[in-house]
Amino acid sequence: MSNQEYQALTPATLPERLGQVAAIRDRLGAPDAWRVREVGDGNLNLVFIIDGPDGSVIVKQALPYVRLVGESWPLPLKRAFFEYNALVRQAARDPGSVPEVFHFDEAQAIVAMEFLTPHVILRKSLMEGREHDGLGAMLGRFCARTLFRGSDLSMPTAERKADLATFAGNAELCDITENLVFSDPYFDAEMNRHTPQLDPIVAMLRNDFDLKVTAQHMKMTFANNAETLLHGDLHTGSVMVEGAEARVIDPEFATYGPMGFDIGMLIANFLMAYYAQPGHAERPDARTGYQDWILSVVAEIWSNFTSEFTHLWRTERTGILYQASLFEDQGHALASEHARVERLAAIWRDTLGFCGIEMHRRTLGLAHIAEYDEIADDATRAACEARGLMLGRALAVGRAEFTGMDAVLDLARRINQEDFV
Ligand code: SR1
Ligand code: MG
Repeated sequence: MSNQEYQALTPATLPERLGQVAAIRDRLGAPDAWRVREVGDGNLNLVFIIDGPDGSVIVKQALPYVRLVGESWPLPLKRAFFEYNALVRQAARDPGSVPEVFHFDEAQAIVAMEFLTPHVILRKSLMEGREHDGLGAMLGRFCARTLFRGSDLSMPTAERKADLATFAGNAELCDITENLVFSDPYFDAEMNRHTPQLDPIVAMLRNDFDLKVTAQHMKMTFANNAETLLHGDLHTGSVMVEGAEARVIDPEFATYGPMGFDIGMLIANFLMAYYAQPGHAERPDARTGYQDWILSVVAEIWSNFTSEFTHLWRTERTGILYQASLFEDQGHALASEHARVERLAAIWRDTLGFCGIEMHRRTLGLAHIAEYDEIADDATRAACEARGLMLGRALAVGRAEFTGMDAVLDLARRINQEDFV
């Protein structure tokens, strides 16, 4: 199959095209008994569930264009290569955190992997008001392990530099992030959309010089600070959950970038889910307890990120940065701790900057979030979105002023009590 020219799969052609791939067939049983459904509802790809007599498998295939927009926006198939390679690295750096990959076909842009069932996309679960024990801890550790172990704090530097060169090829997906996240929300870009009641706030944000400059500072950090291998699109639609089990999926935007990008994007999506709750509440105030839980997850993500990062700093600092030979081996462990605290402070500032910008682009740009979009009433949706926009502005522009997560969550709660539209 890999020697054939690329062809998009369909439920009808899939058994014939993948039926002879041992890694898939062995898990499913005879192809003539496979039942295939296309279930992709993301922005970019085809996703199939294959149910066979012996089990189920997910098959993801890149399309040569952006699914959300259509063939007018071509997008290279090589993103499947980056997704596959990121999954392999994440599995090694944080075992059990991502689905197991069974088969990769570069020419057909196919990744076949473990079907997680009865898991659902976290975003859906957050709209339904479900709590998941240990979620913040898992996600905070995932960030610490993948970001630390993919950096020059840990990796042999020649290996990291070669990997950096490999992932530099994911330029088209970086280009999507660079434009859709950091630039388009701040002017009247063609593909933007927003809830009409937000017009006055949108005008205010687009005329806010501090915010525009901040967005470009964050874009520069994203584009130029190749600190580690990022997931690159770590939002609540890239996490699957079932009870206390969580897995991270979809790293096709993987690239080398600043640690705060993944953490900031992740936290932003929880904060928007927090503001969206009144739009999904069964009755007024029915979701206030749930909103508290969402904020507790945000706190856990950051606290578990810092504690795991600290653990790795003390036990796995094997790269070229802050070498033990310069610090601990000289009796200067205290200086190493000082350096660690300064590094975490820099990651914290980046995290808040990226968090604020992500909150803007999911409300003003092309790619929105279901938590907001599925609020049918325009006025309710606008009220929820406006709070997110205001918090986003405060976090991004004021990123150097926040002393810790308590201050961020206090502000989130205060803004939740206000009306901006
Ligand atoms: C055109 S792609 C739009 C968005 O979908 C992906 O999930 C990324 O977040 C991207 O920015
Ligand atoms: Mg995705």
